[in-house]
Amino acid sequence: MPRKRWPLNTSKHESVAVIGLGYIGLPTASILASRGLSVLGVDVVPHVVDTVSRGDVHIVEPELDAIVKAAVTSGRLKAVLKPQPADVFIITVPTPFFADRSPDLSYVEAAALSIAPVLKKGNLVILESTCPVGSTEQIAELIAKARPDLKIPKRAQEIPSDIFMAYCPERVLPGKIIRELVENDRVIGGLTRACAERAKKLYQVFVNGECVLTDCRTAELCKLSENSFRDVNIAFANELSLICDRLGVDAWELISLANRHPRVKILNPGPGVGGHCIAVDPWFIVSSAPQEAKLIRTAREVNDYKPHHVVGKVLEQLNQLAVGSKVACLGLSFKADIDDLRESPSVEIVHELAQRIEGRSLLVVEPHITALPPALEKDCPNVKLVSLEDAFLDAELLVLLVDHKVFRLVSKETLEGKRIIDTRGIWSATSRSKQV
Ligand code: SAJ
Repeated sequence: MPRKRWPLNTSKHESVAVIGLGYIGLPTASILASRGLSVLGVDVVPHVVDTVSRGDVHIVEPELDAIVKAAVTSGRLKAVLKPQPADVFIITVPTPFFADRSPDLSYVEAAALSIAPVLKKGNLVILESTCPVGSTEQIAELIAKARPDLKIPKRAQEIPSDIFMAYCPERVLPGKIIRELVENDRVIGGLTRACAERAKKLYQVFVNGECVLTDCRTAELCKLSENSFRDVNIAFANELSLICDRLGVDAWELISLANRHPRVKILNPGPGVGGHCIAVDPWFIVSSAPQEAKLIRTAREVNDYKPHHVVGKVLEQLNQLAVGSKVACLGLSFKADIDDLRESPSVEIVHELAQRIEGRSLLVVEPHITALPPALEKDCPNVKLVSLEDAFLDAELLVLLVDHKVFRLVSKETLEGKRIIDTRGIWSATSRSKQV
């Protein structure tokens, strides 16, 4: 039975402005609205604001459409282009990195500056975007400069301030966002203890997990450490798969055997690591502590190398096939059963492969999209988005890049006679024995 805690001193009538209606902001805004709060969803992209205003969603995430529809219909969620006064502001905008892999905080800074004019005494400002250590303090300084009339809190200085500020990283898994938003524990790092306690009251409105308080620097590094931990562990699996290719061993059989040891739990190798989180966040640690973060950097490099290794395997196979024979890549998203192509190793593989197959056409199957992403559309005229059926009809070589459910359901008979490069190890052992 999930615990339900309505905190005594957080009013259900409090108003919240969520800045950035993406994969985290929109679910957070609609869940807050579903708990009775009055929520303003703010986004600079007119298409996003129009879509949400109609009660629709612009991203694919299980259960999200129903929650957004209900929130908008009830009148508790409104989408707008610019912030308006509210009691609480939650910043959920992206933090990409520059070409040198140092973090780009420009969206977070722009969000902070956009709320500064409407801030008033007693407001709570929460930063949820993944950020390098020290960002919450930097954002507080930025707001302090924009609003010299307000007393902004300073880290670890427990003196009264006019607003409260905290860092509370999102840690939900794409594909399970709605469930994890409610069930996961939250780490809440205040600029001061009073800030953390104020933020906790807000999260307790919808979080059934525990809300654990700390300071903002620890919370910032905690988020980066979680994703780096996963990246390092996936890199171990990916490195093993490279070693297996070199030594002629089936990586998935090896891993399933090793995992029978009670203290071994090796993750799954794949075509590389994608998404806007695990493929990005470890670099924020590397850029803050380059001398110390050796393992974290190496893991990133191992995972970033994997797509090129896959391309090499495909080219090797293609060289053995008759001229004119076709190859189909199955899956473009960064992981199974979602439409998110951000930092996707599959897109990188298709892009590189298309450039290197000289005049041959490359078939791509991605059931979650209706058009190729701009990078492929622009640079790769030989790439064609086709149905799974057409790919099976036309291609001699199948390159399985994403373990979508629809690909898992493919029968052994359908695979008969095809050459297969299965980067996810999802097809049966019998098919795998034919794998190259
Ligand atoms: N992957 C593998 N092998 C595995 C597991 C994953 O190759 O065994 C690949 C996936 O195919 C994908 C990438 O890693 O390309 C990342 O996928 P993921 O499912 O591990 O994680 P994300 O990026 O969808 O979400 C992560 C989560 N972080 C952790 O599990 C520590 C999530 O909880 C975070 O909230 C999210 O990053 C985020 O927003 O930071």
